[in-house]
Amino acid sequence: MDSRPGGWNVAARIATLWGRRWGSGSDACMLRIRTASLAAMVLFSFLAAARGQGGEETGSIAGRVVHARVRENTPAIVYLEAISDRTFDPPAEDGELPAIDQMDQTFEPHVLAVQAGSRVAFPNSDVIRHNVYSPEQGSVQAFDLGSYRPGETKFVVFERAGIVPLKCSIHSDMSAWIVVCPTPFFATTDETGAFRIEGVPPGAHRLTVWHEKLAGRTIDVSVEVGKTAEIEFRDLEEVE
Ligand SMILES: [Cu+2]
Repeated sequence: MDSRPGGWNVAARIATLWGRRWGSGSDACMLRIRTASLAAMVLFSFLAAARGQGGEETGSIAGRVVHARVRENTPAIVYLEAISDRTFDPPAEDGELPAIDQMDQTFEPHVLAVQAGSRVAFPNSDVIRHNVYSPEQGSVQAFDLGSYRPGETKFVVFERAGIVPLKCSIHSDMSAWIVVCPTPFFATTDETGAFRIEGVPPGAHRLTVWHEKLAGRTIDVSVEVGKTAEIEFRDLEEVE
C-alpha cells in the first residue's frame, strides 16, 4: 500500500505559493493573513491525514522486515489480522483489478497481496499458452483455470484469507503467490524491506509478516490516532 496522506501535498503546494508571494514583498497585514491561513491549512491537512475512510480517526504502522532474502529475493507481505467486531467490505471494483500477468514464461508480479473478497485478473500477455492453478495442498483456495491462449484473461474471486500458491501446469518453473489478507490493511515491502500501512483504526492489533522463504510471525501492535507505530521484524527463520 503506497498511500500517502494527500493533505501534506496540498499544504506543501500552498507553502510554495505563499513563499513566492512573500518574496515579492507584500505588506505586513497580508503576511499575517497568509501566515494564519497557512497554519489553518497545515492543521486541516494533518487532521485529514489522521482520518481514514468515512471520517474515522486513524493511525499508521510503518517499519521494516530485516532479512537479506527480503531485499535480494522477493518482497514480504505485512498485514493486519482480523479485528474483532469489525468487518470490511470487499474492495470496490471501480478501477483496475489486481492482476497477475503471464509474460516471458513468468508470473508478474511474483507476489500479490489482496483483501479477502477481491477479484483477481489473470491475463495471458505472453506469446504462448499458459495455465494457472493452485494445488489442493498448501493453498487456501485450490483452483485450475486450464490452459489458455495469449490475449485471454481469466478471473478468480478469493473469498478466504490465506496463502494461495500459483503454478503453471505447462511450465514447471513458473510460480507466484497471492496473499489474501483478512483486512484492507496490508503492505508489500519495498527493495529495502520497508513498509507502511495507513488509515488503521486505533487499538490493539495483531500484525503478521509473510515471505515465501521465511517462517511467518505475528506480533502485537498498538495504534494511536494520528501517530505511526514503528515495527521491525527481525531474525525470521529461513524455511527453504
Ligand atoms: Cu506457463
